[in-house]
Amino acid sequence: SSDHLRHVDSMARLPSGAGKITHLNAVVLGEALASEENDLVFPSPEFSSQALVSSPEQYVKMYRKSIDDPAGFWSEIASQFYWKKRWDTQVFSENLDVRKGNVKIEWFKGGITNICYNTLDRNIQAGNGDKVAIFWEGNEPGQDGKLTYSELLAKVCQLSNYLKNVGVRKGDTVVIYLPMLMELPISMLACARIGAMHSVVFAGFSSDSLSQRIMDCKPKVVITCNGVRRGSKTLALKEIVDTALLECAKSGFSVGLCLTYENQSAMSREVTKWLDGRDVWWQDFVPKFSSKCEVEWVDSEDPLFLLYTSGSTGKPKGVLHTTGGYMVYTATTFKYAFDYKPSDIYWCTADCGWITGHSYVTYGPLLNGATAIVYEGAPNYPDSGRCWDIVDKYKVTLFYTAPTLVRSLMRDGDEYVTRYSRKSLRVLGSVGEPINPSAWRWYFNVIGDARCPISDTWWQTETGGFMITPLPGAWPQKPGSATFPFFRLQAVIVDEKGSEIEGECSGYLCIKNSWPGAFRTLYGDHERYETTYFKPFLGYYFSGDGCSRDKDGYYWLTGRVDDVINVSGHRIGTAEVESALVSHPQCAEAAVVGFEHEVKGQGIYAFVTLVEGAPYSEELRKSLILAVRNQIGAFAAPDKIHWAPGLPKTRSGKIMRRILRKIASRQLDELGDISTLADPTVVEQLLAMDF
Ligand code: 6R9
Repeated sequence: SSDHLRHVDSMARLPSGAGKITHLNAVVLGEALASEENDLVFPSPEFSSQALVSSPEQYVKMYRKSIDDPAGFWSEIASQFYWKKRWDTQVFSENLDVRKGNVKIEWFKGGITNICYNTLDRNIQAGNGDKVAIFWEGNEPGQDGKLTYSELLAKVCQLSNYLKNVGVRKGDTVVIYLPMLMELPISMLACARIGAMHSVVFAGFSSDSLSQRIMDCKPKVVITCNGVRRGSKTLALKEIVDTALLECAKSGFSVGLCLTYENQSAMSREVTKWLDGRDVWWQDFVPKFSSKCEVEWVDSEDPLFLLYTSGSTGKPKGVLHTTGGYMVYTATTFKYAFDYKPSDIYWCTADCGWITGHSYVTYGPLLNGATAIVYEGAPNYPDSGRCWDIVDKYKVTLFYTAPTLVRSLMRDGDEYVTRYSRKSLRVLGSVGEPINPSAWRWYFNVIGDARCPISDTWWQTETGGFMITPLPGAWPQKPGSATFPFFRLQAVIVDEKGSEIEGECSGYLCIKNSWPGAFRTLYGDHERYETTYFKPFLGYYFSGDGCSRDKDGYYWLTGRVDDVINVSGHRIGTAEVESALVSHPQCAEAAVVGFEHEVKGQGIYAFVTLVEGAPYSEELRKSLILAVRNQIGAFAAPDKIHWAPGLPKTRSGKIMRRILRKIASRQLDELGDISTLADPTVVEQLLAMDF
């Protein structure tokens, strides 16, 4: 299978092994270097020598084994977990080729296990009962808490018992709409313990988005809290849930129980709106239940959770992950990409409402018995130094965040960083979007004092865990490249026709085989699963991302190639924003594209045509933006509204987004051929508008 090992061969051409690696200092890393591609940043010999994978050669050996004998490679790793019953003889089975029948992926099928048991009970039995599992840091400095593994288990069990008591059974769904309180991971783990499927909805989503998700997955219970403080604002979270539940009831689906945590530091119960019979205070009932709860043993392929993500149509996709493979994959990727040591203190700034918070706040770290930080607040509150204040307070060694935060802190100036020590930091991580080389360098030089390797992890809600990622001690990094594929993955680049391209090239990023953490379906819509991911390039999983590979075999992700925009690391479908805009009574038509944004990576640029006679006014602009905030959430609010008397369309009526993208990015002399437009004067009219 020599083609599988193509990129491994290029590893052999890397300049040196760990033993010989020299550490380039910050001066060498300056902007002066002409080509990003040739700009290698080496891990220090001290770092490499203690790393789990300490040289390209060691990676190549492990990678080779994972390709030649994937079943052996992964079953050896999976054996370190607790299985009530081991999986059937076949470690995995897969069909990624729609021409051969339905797409199907199974790992460790027949194995009986429980991910909550492996996260908590197993680590406690291994002697980690008194180790801190979660440090919680509140929005206000000085407000904090912590739970050891034993304490966390007790809390999880009480909630599991409560949920069982109110009738939640294996296979039922629970929707969780909570901010970053410890109760969020507790709720996820409690569901997992009793075999219920959790569906966490990011607490920044609006009531419309929440009700849409509730209608799709029909939960028995919704878990929320009354209010939350974020920065200097207080949000009445439960009122959003109330509106959503009312909306659902109108459409014929009633949720019988809304378990509400009283978040006293934000809001008291006296001022919380309440519906007797449906609403229950967490604190009044959950603590009364036993802190011991038998595990519900499940099959490796039983569902663990649903997480909705944006696609290129208006309807969000319910990405479904199952138990065994996800467990093994998140734990293993966490361990290697962060070079995890039991003494590490780990902080991932992501919210559990996104996949990063599922795999790398909750499951990955806790499966490894790690100590993780859960931070409630905003990263720049009360000022831009808060992250480093937290890093020093807890002696954080592994810090994982998104490029958008790096860029915004970079803009605020180095003083906020250098006033803190940060000397505990060992590895930095990046996720959510490509990290531009200048942000990479600032992260490396200023935050990490040119000492900490950066793990730029490329992956997706669908992939469950890291796919292309540095192993920080193993090989030199290139600022802006996610480097090489993780074990077992055959990451290939294909052309328009779906043929694999070799060597130095660019094209569409696909994966050739299944991996344990892969999603198994889109909830209730296997056909859409196949159409979106497996039909564009037959025989492959299509990521939706563009990618190039350089002469040394390094992978460079170049962003989405579909109608999805990546705003501050959040995936937003252009169709979702368009549908929110056209729901406004005075909007006739809307077309949304992304444009380069200094801090957010991409911003949202909306071209809007109004109904006949409506005034193009500032007031209307505001109310259009409000429509999007209300229907999706504040994070999806358009940055720009460009009034469009008409939209550029082909004769068959298709909007030519290519032209709109050029206008949005002010590349006005690159509009290209507009003669195929049904009405070429539309472009002139657009440019004549005040924008
Ligand atoms: C984990 C997560 C997935 C999309 C993905 C890609 C972009 C994520 C990246 C990255 C370049 C990285 N993306 N990490 N692009 N380098 N390190 O973000 O999941 O919300 O599903 O988004 O994000 O475009 O396709 P998700």
